[in-house]
Amino acid sequence: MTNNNQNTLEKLKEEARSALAECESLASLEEWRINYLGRRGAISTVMGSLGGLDQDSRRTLGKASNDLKILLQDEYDDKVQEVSVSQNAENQVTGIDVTLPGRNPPQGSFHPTTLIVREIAAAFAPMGFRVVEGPEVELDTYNFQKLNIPADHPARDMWNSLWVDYPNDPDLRPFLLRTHTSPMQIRVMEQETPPIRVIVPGKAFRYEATDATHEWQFTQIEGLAIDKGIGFADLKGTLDAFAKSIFGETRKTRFRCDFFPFVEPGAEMSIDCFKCDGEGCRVCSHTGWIEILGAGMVHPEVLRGVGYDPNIYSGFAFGMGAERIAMLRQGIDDIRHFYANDLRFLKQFSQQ
Ligand code: FA5
Repeated sequence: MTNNNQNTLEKLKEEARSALAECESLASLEEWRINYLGRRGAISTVMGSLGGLDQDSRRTLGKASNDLKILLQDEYDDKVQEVSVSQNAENQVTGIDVTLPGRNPPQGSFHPTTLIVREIAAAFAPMGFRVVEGPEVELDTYNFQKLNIPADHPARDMWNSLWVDYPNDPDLRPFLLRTHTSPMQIRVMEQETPPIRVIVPGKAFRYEATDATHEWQFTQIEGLAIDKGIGFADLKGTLDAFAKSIFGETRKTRFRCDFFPFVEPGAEMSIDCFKCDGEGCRVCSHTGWIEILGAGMVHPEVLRGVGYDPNIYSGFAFGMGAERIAMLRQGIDDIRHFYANDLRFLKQFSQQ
C-alpha cells in the first residue's frame, strides 16, 4: 500500500467522522450515509480504484477500506440511535406522539333552541308565514302601550320588566329588555300593509326567579296574520296544523279563554298529552292536556293604533315559548340546562 493511498483513507476517515458529528437529524444522517457509505459514496469510490494497483497493495488497501467502511457503519448506527432518542424526547416534551392517529378538530353544532325555532318556522312556512326579527331592547310604547297596556295598567304585572335605566335622569325610562315578542306585531303592522303573515322568533327577558320551567332570558315565537275576513276558525285551523306538524298527526288541540290585553277574544291552546294520549301522567300533571301557547284575535284598539280600520281588517296573533316546546319534544326536565353552557347537555342535540 502506498503512502499516498494510506493518506487518502486517513483523510477520508477524518472528514467522514467530522461530518457525522455535525449531523443532528435523521434526514442529515441519511444524506451522510449516501455520501460516504452509499453505492456511489466515497468508500465505494476508493474501492473501485483498487483495480490499477499491484496485488499486495490491492489486498492491503482493500482490507483497510473495508475496515474503514465497517467502522463508519458502526459509528453511523450509533449516531442514528442517539438522534432518534433525542428527537423522541423532544416530541414528548411538546406533547407530540407521531405514532398516534390525528385528532379531529371539534365541530360545532346547533343549539337545541335554534333547532326548535327552525323546526317551528318550517311548520308555519307552508301556510305562508315568513320569518322576521326585531329589537331585543324595546320602547315602552311598543312593549306595552301600543299593545293596549297603558302605563299603570295592572296587566303590566303579568310581565316583570327589566328596565334600561338612565342614572342621570331617573324620569327618562322608555327602554326595557322586551318582555315578549308581541311588540313586533306593532312594528310589522306599522311597516307593512295587509295581507300579513309573519313568525317572529327572538329573545324575551323577564325579571323573575328561575326554576325548572322559568328562565329570566328565554325565546318566544310570535305569530301574526292580518287580512280581510280572518276569523277565529283561521286561528284554530292554523294552530291545529302547527301542533300536528310538531307533535304528531294524531294530536288533538283544545282552546280555552285567556286574557291578554292586545287580543279579543283571547285563548290558550293545549294539546292532548303525547306521552299518555290524554290518560293523565307526570308530563301533563295528570290532566291529560299540556298548555302550549297564548293566542287571540288582534284587538280592534291595537288595529286602530297602527292605522288599520278594524271594520276592514282583522287577524290573529299567538305567542309561545320555544324552550318549553323543545322540553316537551325532547323530554328535557329543566329549562336551566339550555343556557348553562354544559356541552354534555348541548351535544345530545347536535345535528349538522
Ligand atoms: C305572552 O308573552 C304573550 N305575548 C303571548 C301572546 C302573543 C298572547 C300573542 C296572545 C297573542 P305569556 O306571558 O303567557 O304570554 O308567555 C308566552 C309563553 O312564553 C309561555 O307560554 C311560555 O311558554 C313562555 N314563557 C313565559 N315566561 C317564561 C319564562 N320565564 N321562561 C321560559 N318561558 C317562558
